Amino acid sequence: MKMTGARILIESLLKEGVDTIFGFPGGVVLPIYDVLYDSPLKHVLVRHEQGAVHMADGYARASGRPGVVVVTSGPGATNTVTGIATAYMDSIPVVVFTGQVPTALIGNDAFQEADIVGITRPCTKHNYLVKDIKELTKTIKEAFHVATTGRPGPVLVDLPKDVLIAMAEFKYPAAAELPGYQPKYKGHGGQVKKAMARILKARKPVIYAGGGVILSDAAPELKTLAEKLHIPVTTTLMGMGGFPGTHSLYMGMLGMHGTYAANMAVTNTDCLIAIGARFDDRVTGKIDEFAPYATIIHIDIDPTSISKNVEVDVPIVGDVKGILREMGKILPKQKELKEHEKELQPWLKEVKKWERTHKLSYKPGKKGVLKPQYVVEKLYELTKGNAIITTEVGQNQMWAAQFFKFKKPRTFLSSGGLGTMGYGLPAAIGAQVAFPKKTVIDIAGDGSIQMNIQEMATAVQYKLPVKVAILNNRYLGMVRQWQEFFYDKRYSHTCMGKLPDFVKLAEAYGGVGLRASKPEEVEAVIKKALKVTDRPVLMDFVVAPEEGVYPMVPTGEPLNKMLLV
Ligand SMILES: Cc1ncc(C[n+]2csc(CCOP(=O)(O)OP(=O)(O)O)c2C)c(N)n1
Repeated sequence: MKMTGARILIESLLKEGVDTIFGFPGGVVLPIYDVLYDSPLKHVLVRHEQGAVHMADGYARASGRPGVVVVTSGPGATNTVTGIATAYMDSIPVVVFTGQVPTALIGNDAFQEADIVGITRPCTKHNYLVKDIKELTKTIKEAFHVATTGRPGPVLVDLPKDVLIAMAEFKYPAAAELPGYQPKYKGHGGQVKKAMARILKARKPVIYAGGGVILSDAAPELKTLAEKLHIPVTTTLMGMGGFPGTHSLYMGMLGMHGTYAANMAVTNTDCLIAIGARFDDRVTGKIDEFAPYATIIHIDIDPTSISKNVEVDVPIVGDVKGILREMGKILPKQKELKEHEKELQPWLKEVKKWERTHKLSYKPGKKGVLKPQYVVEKLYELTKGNAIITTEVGQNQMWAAQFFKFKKPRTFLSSGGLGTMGYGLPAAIGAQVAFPKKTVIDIAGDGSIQMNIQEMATAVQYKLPVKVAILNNRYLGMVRQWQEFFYDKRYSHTCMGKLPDFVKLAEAYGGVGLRASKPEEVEAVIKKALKVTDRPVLMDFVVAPEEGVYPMVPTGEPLNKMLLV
C-alpha cells in the first residue's frame, strides 16, 4: 500500500517497537503531526526542544531502549543541539527526527531553514538528510541500528517537507545493510587470557568501571568477577549503579570529587582494570601521575578510546558483558582462588583503612542550618534507595553521587560528559514515562533547575509525579566553590540575586510546592512529596549557602592530592 512519507515514518517507528516519542510541532512537520493525531504511538508534548532530547535521553538511560524525538526545522532543530551533544558525550542511544524545508529550497535561506546536519555532525554518532522518499525506510532502519549498536549514541535524521508528503510503498527492511559499520563485540581470546594472567599476578588490583558497564548491561558479570577475585571496585559518575553502592568491595566514585579510598587505591594499584570507561580528565587528574605503578587493562567497545588519554598495556576491544563472561570462564579453581584471596589480604586491609579513616562526611550545620548533604542522605533513607535519581549539574550532582547509594544500574541519570545544567528535570520526566510507577527524583541546584523549569508544565499535563529536590544555596554553587578556592573568594556573578519563589512557581504550573529551611523540617517534606502520585512536586530546600564539595582534587593535581573536609 502506498503511504505518505509522514505515515511511513510513524509505521517505521512502530516496527522498531517505539512506544513513545517526545516532540514539539511546527510548519514542516505538520504532516507527521497529522498522522500522529490518530496513531497508537504516544507523543509527549514538551515545552522546549532541548527538553525533548533530554527526556528521550532519560527514557533511554532508565529503560535501555532508544529514545525518540520529533521536532520542526530551523529553531526547533537547533534547540535540540545541547540535548544531542549531552547524549553523544555519554553514549546514549537517541534518534532525533528533524523537519527540513523542501529539498528544492535547501540552501536558499528559506524560512526556518537551518543546516542541522552540518551543525550536528560533530555531536552525533551519524546523521542523515533524506532527499528521496525511496531512501526513507532504509534510513530509519539504519538510524536505529547505528544508535543502539557498538558504542551507542545519538543519530539525527533530517526530513524535508516534500519527502514527508511524497507517496511510496511501505516495506520496512528486516535489517540494516551497512557493510562498512561492523562493531566488534567479541574480545580477542588471547588478550582476555593475558588480562586474566596479569590480574592474578597483581597484589593490589583495582576495578575502575564506567558507563559502559551499564550500557552493556554487564553489572551482574562485573559483580561476579569482583567477588570471585576479591577486587575493590570504584566507578565513575557514569558507572554509578553498575556495581552495588552498598557492597563491601565498593570504594565509591573516583576522580575530582571521588572518595579518599578510591583515589588512593587508584594511585597505589599495581593493576588497574578499566571497564567501559574512557579516562576522562575529571577522573584522571594529572594524567602523568594517574595510576603510576599499574599495569593497565582496558576493556571497551570503542577502539578509538583505547590509549586515547592514558597508555594501556592490555587492550581488549569488544562488548563488556561478553568479555567479562569470557573472563569468568577462565577463572582458576576454587582452591587457587582461596590462595589468591589470602595474598590480597594486606591490600584489602589497606583499602578498608582508607575507607575507615577518611569516610565521606561533612560538618553538621549549626543549629537551624540545613546542610545539602543531609537532604541527600534523607532522600536515600526515606526512599530506601529505591528511586531513579537524576541530577542537574554542579554541587547538587556531586552530592547526589556521594551521599545516595545506587544499588542497581540505570538508577542514576546524570550528564557526565557534557555537564549540562537543565538536564535533570526533563531526564526525570523521560524516566518517569518509561517507569510510571517508580519514584523518580531530580536532585537540583537553584541555578540549573531554571534552565528547563518549563518542563514542569509537561509533567503536569501528563500527570507525571516526578519530584524535584532543589538544594537551594542561592549561588551557582560549584562555580562559587571554584572562586572561593582559586579566585580569592571574588564571587563574580555567581550569586543568584533574584530567585523565584519555587513553591509558588510549582503551584502556578499546577504542581505541588514544598519548602524546608531547617533540618527538622526535611523529613516531613520528603514524606509528603513521596505520597504525591498524580503531579510533579518541587521541594525547595533552603541550604547553607557556602557549603563546599569535598574531597576535591584541584585541576592539574594528581588524585592523591585531595583537599579534605
Ligand atoms: C548549560 C551550562 N551552563 C554553564 C555551566 C557551568 N556550570 C557548572 S556548575 C554551575 C553552577 C550550577 O549552579 P546550581 O545549579 O545552582 O547548582 P549548585 O552547584 O549550586 O548545586 C555552572 C554555572 C554548565 N555546566 N552548564
